[in-house]
Amino acid sequence: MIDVWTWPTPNGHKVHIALEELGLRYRVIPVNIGAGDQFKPEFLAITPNHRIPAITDPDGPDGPDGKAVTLFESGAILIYLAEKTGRLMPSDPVARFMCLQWLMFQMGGVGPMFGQYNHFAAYAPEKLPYAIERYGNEVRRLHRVLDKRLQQAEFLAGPDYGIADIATFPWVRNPDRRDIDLQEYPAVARWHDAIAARPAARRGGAGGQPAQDAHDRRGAGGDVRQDAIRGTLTPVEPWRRINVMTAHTIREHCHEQHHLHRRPRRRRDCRAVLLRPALTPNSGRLPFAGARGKLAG
Ligand SMILES: N[C@@H](CCC(=O)N[C@@H](CS)C(=O)NCC(=O)O)C(=O)O
Repeated sequence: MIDVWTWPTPNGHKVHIALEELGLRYRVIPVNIGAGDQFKPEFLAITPNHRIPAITDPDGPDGPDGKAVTLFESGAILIYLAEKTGRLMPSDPVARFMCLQWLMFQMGGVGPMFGQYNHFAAYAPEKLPYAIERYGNEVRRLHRVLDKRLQQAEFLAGPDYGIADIATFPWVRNPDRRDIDLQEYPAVARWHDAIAARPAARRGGAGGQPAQDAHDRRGAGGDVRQDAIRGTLTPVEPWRRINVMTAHTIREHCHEQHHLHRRPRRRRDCRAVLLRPALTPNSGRLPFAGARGKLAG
């Protein structure tokens, strides 16, 4: 089973969507980047870059009992998952490089430029017209490039949907956040709608909202929608609820267990709580209503 160190952001969603498309077993280890979890030693042991997403695959690329792999950088993770499964990336050499080309275009262009626009237009305490205009121009230029490409081909790499599309989609959706009207880019709009309609993209991206998914079974689907700004967790698909909790909540829980049941605080307990599904019938509403009996037993 693949461990995914992640948080509901576009770069995190790329990996969630790919895993859902591929039907791979995975489980989420939430790294609350708003609370500074990305600087914690346990995460820095996975990546020196203190950025989500990262994965650890105990089986490695060759399947069960292979050599374990730990990876950061969403583009590298997508290539890894595609090569591990032989899906979502063409095998023909030329088509494969087309796919890698558009993946790199996302990694080096769309992601960083859209990210800078978001920062200066939405989050910077001081609104700097120069920066907003510079990155706004870049956002529009990149949409024009995508539109031109998608007038020529169904998907970015060619006729087939793949990791280049998965990398780009989470950055293109919610266009109003970048003051973009997708109708001005009709080929991008057509492509966007086709991907948004895919069940795996909906599960991995939780229907267009910032999302955090916890999975301990194949194709489990997004179960919790997080409003990252308000920091609240609300269940969106009750029939798919699984435990999702922040590292902070886990710490609180272990602390509580210690006091309630005079149990020693063991790291293993905390991990088990994080990774095992359905310990609480009310997961998504934290902390832990209904979970105590089972955990104490
Ligand atoms: N190039 C990296 C970028 C990763 C990245 O910037 N992740 C952001 C969330 S989308 C992050 O972890 N930010 C934490 C921080 O800024 O401290 C990738 O694609 O994986």
